[in-house]
Amino acid sequence: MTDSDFISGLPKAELHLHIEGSLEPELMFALAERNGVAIPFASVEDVRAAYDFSNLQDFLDIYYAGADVLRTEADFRDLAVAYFDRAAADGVVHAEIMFDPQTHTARGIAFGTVIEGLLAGMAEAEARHGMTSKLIMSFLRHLDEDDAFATLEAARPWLDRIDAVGLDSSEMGHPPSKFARVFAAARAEGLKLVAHAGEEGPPEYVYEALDLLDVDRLDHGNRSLEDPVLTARLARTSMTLTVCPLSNLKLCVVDDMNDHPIDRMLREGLRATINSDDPAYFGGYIADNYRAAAAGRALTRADLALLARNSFLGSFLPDDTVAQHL
Ligand code: ES4
Ligand code: ZN
Repeated sequence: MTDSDFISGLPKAELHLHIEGSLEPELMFALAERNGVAIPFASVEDVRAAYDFSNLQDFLDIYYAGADVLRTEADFRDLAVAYFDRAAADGVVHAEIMFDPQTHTARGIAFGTVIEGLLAGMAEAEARHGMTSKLIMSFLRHLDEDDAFATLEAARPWLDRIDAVGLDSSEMGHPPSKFARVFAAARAEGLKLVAHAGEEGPPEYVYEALDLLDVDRLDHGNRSLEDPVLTARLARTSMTLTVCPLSNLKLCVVDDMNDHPIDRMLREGLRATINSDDPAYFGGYIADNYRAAAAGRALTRADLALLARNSFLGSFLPDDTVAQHL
């Protein structure tokens, strides 16, 4: 068996995926046409050529612009179904997907339109592939905490279908501390908590995510490695890190895949996982991320199996279900 087939065949969970970041240029054009929305690109090739980023903000500007074609419940369903079909082909058996409601409600799209479409896509994934999934509602950290509170309120009728809240968008200048109250309110509703931290931001932001937000999982977390005390704490507490190698390369978090810290994370005893983040923008889905990391850092099949095992251990599935996947 080739390494590539081994990777695709490895049952795995995806824990860090922005559903808006799975919008492929082909679907972007199809939805633009269906909804009569103008987009500033002449062709699919034109769109792909624009995906040349030097930092997180470069990417976010294009990512929010692309999301403008998403208007109806059917659009969100089609987006989710396309992602789940692609993920199933990569051996994903469980996916915990993030969505950014504020990107849509700010454009006048109702919260219910977004979530009902995504929930329909999740039901379809279960029917087609037997794939289970959970929803993570992510707050945009460049907006203020009141906006996040309003989003939590808008979500109230659907809180039993949302597993966790998250924190994404521009990290620098928007530390986790800005969202301590709304995360506490989400916790009081029984939601799990995740946050992007240490992608571009310093180790101090990771400490804040742990100490002020009390997160159950860290998205990225790369820069934690700059602080040995923090690294030891993450290892000791079995904190899951949802690492995204191709994202790190495209957003210049690492200069080269040969420099990616994924193997160092494993060596330090961290519960690291591999995920695709925004696959339509970063050049690959989850198996491509495993392959790129494996090639860049000479990962063994035992390393790859450990990464997949970590993805179930770090999921929000109940313990008995996790055990069935190990
Ligand atoms: C994101 Cl890679 C990344 N970082 C922060 N926020 C995001 N939203 C979508 N992708
Ligand atoms: Zn992300």
